Amino acid sequence: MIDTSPQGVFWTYVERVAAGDLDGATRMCMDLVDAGYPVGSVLSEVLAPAQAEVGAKWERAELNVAQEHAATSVTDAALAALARTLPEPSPVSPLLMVCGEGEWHSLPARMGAVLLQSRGWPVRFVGASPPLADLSSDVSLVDPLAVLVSATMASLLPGVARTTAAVHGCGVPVLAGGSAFGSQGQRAPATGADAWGPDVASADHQLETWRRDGPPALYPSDHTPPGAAAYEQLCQRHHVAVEAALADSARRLGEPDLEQCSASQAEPATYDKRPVGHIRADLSNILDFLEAAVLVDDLTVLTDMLASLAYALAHRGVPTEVLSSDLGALAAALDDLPAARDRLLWAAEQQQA
Ligand code: B12
Repeated sequence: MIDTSPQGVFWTYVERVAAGDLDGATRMCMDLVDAGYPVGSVLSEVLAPAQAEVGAKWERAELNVAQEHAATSVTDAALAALARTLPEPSPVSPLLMVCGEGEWHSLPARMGAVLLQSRGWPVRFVGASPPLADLSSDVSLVDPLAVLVSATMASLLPGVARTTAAVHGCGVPVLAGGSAFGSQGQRAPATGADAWGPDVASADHQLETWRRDGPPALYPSDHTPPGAAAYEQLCQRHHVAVEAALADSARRLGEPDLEQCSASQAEPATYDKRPVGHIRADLSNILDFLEAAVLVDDLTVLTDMLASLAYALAHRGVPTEVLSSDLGALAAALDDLPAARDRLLWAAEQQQA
């Protein structure tokens, strides 16, 4: 017998997506709508938290990447089925929903778009990271009331800043949303976004204000965030710093010959039971987050990431000293950029505390 309590419905849905059961999961959503649940509630109370649970299961190594991809595809399909039940939106200036440059988490953006549609807004969904020149053509063609820019990963906030500048170049305001901006939206102003919405209800309110009172005065399209110069310096060092840290980290952990390992990400050689390609990816990822933290001047961008990386590594049997060693090696590779190095060391201390 199916448990029909809200908790029961949620966990049954999670079971179905985790098993890749597209028909079962979609049917369940449609049954809820037929039973009178609004599309917005099914999305916010079942689909969105289920995706977070899928992510948590991956972090705990209970689902592998292939299973996570399959689960996400199931929810994408269920979301499309739900969206088809919505009435035609009223004819007001349309909105464009797009992910920031570099951002491939299109499902959160799509959820946000469907939630706004369920509130009567016509939303054209662009999706993941389009080339900015193409986005600009689209914005000029559609001339929307606003462009909604979604970002999930804080490391991609520099991409949001570039996306915002492109949209501003068309004279259109940007409303930012998604988990990358911090729980209070404290990282949004540095990206040049004109407003930030913690959720779709407040985005709805902001858009209504713009529709009624006219758009806000935009940041100029050449607006530069306060940390822009330090960010550029760090980006220029990215590749060299990662390779130097990889070699240093290997020496510290006793790997004799890194040369041949670094030739390919698929190389089986390891120095701490992680393939070298994974270590390189982790180092590069840490640096991406440090760069974003410098650009928006908010070190929680990096400390949040390190906490989640440490948790995921621990569930894969990688000892904590390995991450500390990687961070030490990266810091040493940034010796000639002392401000950035000290920020990294501070974040590393928070991680170990
Ligand atoms: C599915 C998934 C993917 C899929 C995305 C597929 C797709 N089509 O979206 C794929 C496989 C592509 C992917 C890739 C990666 N991912 Co991923 N992914 C996830 C996962 C499991 C779920 C994301 C999701 O759907 N969330 C659910 C929705 C509901 O999230 P939400 O933010 O709450 O969205 C709501 C609001 O924010 C709002 N909203 C969203 N946008 C907007 C915009 C506006 C304007 C408004 C108003 C509202 C709004 O509406 C939504 C509905 O309420 C998360 C785990 C998690 N906990 O989120 C990891 C996660 C986000 N990924 C992560 C990582 C590390 C990656 C990769 C780097 C992995 C890799 N090594 O390649 C890449 C990066 C790719 C890139 N450059 O973008 C990390 C990020 C860690 C961090 N510190 O930031 C996470 C948290 C997993 C983890 N625990 O480590 N991923």
